[in-house]
Amino acid sequence: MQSETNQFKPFAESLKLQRRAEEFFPGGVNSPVRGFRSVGGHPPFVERAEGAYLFDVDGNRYVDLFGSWGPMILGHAYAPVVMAIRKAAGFGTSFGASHALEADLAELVQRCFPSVQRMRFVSSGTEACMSAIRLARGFTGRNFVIKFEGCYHGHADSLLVKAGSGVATLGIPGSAGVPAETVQHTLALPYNDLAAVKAAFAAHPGQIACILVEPVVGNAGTIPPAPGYLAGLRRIATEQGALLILDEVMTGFRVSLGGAQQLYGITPDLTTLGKIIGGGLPVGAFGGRREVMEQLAPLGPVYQAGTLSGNPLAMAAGIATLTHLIANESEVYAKLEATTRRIAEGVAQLAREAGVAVTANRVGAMFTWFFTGEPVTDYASAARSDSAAFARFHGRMMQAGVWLPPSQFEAAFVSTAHGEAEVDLVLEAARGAFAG
Ligand code: HOZ
Repeated sequence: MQSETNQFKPFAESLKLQRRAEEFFPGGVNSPVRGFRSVGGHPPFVERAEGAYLFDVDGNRYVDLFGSWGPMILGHAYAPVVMAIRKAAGFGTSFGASHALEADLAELVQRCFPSVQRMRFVSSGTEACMSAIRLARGFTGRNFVIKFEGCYHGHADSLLVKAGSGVATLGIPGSAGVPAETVQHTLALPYNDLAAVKAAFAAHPGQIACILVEPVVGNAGTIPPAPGYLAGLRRIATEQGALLILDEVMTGFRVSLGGAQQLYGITPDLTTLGKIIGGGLPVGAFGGRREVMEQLAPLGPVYQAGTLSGNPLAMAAGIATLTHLIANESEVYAKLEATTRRIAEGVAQLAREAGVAVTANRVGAMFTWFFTGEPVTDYASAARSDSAAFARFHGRMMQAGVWLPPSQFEAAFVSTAHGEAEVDLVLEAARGAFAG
């Protein structure tokens, strides 16, 4: 543990706070994956976060390798972001009305994502994906949606089919409370399998509105697209008159400034974004081709709305974040690439030396150590990982001061605040974890 004394301090305050939280929240949490159920042990309660580190209420310090699930690409409490939020708050925290910062952020998003000709801000990735498929259905007049096993697009009813993230972590196929009728038009196919997509279109001719995909899967752990896979999806969607929606909530501004669509050279019809564009505040967005987006109310018949959409604090934090990424693009992404490679490959090498089967999947600054000796190319192969071995590793890393996402089926993230010192801490922790 990287506390001041380098000694792990047992959870006393965290446990007290957990018990108190359980008096108010189911499982003591406001989002299931925070409960550490699949890795065992208790979640530390965070006191503060700074740069590459999280500090818990018991006096422990952790190298943060989940970055609030992605948005903290510049590290925690990054001064320009904090200052922008403070300044914006002085002018009011919510208007429920239009203001100039919305277009300022939109301009930055569009500069990096030219396929996003028109966009709408929302408050979460869930809202972005839910709204994007409604729009795709409204635009095409079709009902079916193709998604992929292990991909997670938020917790909207129709998308909770064979989903990743917490759904995969808890080992459930979907969610109770979702009527069968609600998911009857959701087709969940294996990722990286173009033949399955072609077969789905053949089985439902003229009925599929869209293909919705995480271009690099993050929510089953990190799974890169096979060469030609995304181009194949693009081609099939165009041939079939369906829309291609890239869910870049995780990959946007992370795997490159222009996300996976820039990295792999794919132009989607619609894109969903989140996390990073709010600099850690609650923001999502969906956007794309102008004629599709103009089907949205008030111009068109597809309804979508939100009081907090375009919230001024969130816009300000997003502007500060994207401004930094754009101004320092080559330096930022070179550093993220180098740091993440050293961490991901360094730990995989230590695993090999210790005789532990680990497959490291990485794209830019997102990665996963799957506890399997096999390649991981889809949800089925991810699910063959030894989750118990991952859980043991997770617990040992936590005790050694490295906070990994608490699930085999989540991506880890690195920020620009991570440097040589943090790489060394992670490698040292992993060496100990594999030896234990
Ligand atoms: N959607 C996040 C990434 N899989 C997980 C965060 C959460 O569910 O709380």
